[in-house]
Amino acid sequence: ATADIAVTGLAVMGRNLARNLARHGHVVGLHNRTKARTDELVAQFGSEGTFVAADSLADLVASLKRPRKVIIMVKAGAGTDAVIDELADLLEEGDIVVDGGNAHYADTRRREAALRERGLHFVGTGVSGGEEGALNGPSIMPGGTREAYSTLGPILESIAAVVDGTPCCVHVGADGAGHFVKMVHNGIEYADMQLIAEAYDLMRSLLGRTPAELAEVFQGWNEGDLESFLIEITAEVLATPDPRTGSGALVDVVLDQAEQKGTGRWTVQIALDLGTPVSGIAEAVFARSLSGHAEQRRAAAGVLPGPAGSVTVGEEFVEDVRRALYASKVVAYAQGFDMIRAGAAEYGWDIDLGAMATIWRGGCIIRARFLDRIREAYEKTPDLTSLLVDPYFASAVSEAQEAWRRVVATAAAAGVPAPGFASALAYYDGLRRDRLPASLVQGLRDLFGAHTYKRIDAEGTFHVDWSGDKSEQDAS
Ligand code: NBP
Repeated sequence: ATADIAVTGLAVMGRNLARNLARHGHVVGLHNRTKARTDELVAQFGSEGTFVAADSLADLVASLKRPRKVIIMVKAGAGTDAVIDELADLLEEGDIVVDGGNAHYADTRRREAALRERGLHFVGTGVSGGEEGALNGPSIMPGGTREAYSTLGPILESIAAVVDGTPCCVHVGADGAGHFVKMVHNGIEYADMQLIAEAYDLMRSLLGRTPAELAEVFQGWNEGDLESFLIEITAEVLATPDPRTGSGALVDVVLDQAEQKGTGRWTVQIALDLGTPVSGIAEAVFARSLSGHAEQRRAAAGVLPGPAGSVTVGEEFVEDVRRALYASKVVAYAQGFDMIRAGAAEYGWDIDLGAMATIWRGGCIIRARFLDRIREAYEKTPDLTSLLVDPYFASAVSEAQEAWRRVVATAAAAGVPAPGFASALAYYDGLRRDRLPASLVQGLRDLFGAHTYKRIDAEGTFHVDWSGDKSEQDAS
């Protein structure tokens, strides 16, 4: 046995992870259901390091040093279960099975429990950064036991992205914690992209700028607080002409129906269960859904009136939009981090929120300068009640708020949909509000359903005799 670690599932992600491992001096066992992929990898990239190609999972297991470490990189779902079942029969106590696919964390919890029973470690691992990240350094979010991480961690850290000398890989927490955090990461990615799209739409609709001109605006923004991979590639996409004609803008010929693979939807579904308001992510998921309802949109377009050209804005609108984008983005991240804290409380994970910001600084799609600020905020105050109350972010958002309000008001007046900006602002105002109209909601619930209410000035639970003399009854 010579291999340090193995990868099974050699489509684009698995192949690139295997190459990344080999380039870092690890001897890598290779396996794929269809052998041709394995052969192709060895033929094309065999010179990048030492690979041990296997025809079967049994051969793969035989090629590995103990404790054996096998990374599964197959299509998430039934395929993953099939591979785990076959592997588990071949492995021995103490061996480590890693699932680097985009599994749902509930599946990861189930698989971890089943393999633990058999004396095996199962490490559900979030891997972000797409194929480019997998090859050159992804952000890696492993769950599972500390014991498994002590052997596996150094290998994963050696292939992760590195920022300021720190690898973008840390043990997130037990069982499904890694996949949970990866899911929220993807949810934040949805929110981030939606906000960027709204910023583009507002400037284009109200200032009449061309995509190429807006590419320059985003390029400029990428040199300030908003510096991030997503802003950088926004400039790139906007600057790109239609590849067929070499003229116009690519963004003008792409069908305006955003698709989704499901991690954003999972984030919102789980947030509903946890009772954590991730309104920014939810708006982003629903905005994609609305974009997909093409027929409904066509039918409405000819019927529903709205303001036409009634709002004019000046040059300063660009800076207003930049500030609104920054503030809304802080809200989306604050909500995402709240959700990770809620998940950790629900499942007993000991997740260091500052460390999550640290490992997202490089390799992943939401990598951004501003994550350094989030890391600092949680380092200073690990039990921060909301990112928004950290002094740095509180003051940054408060400086932005006038512009933010102007942008939301302008969007509403002009009839340009900006659900991400508007809901982020509503969340901000809801969070800082001394009293919310939830008191009226409670009154209504008590009237129609005798659901009772609590008082601000007395302990206990109460109910009004609505159909009788409207006296208050103690319902404790
Ligand atoms: P795919 O998600 O397209 O999966 C293709 C691989 O799964 C092939 O190796 C295929 O083998 C194998 N496979 C399937 Br399909 N069913 C199988 C089964 N029943 N038994 C064994 N192998 C099976 O590949 P990918 O895009 O490289 O993604 C791999 C994982 O990484 C996924 O979970 C994905 O969600 C996740 N991920 C992807 C990205 C990304 O940017 N693409 C980013 C982060 C995470 P075959 O060659 O024999 O058909």
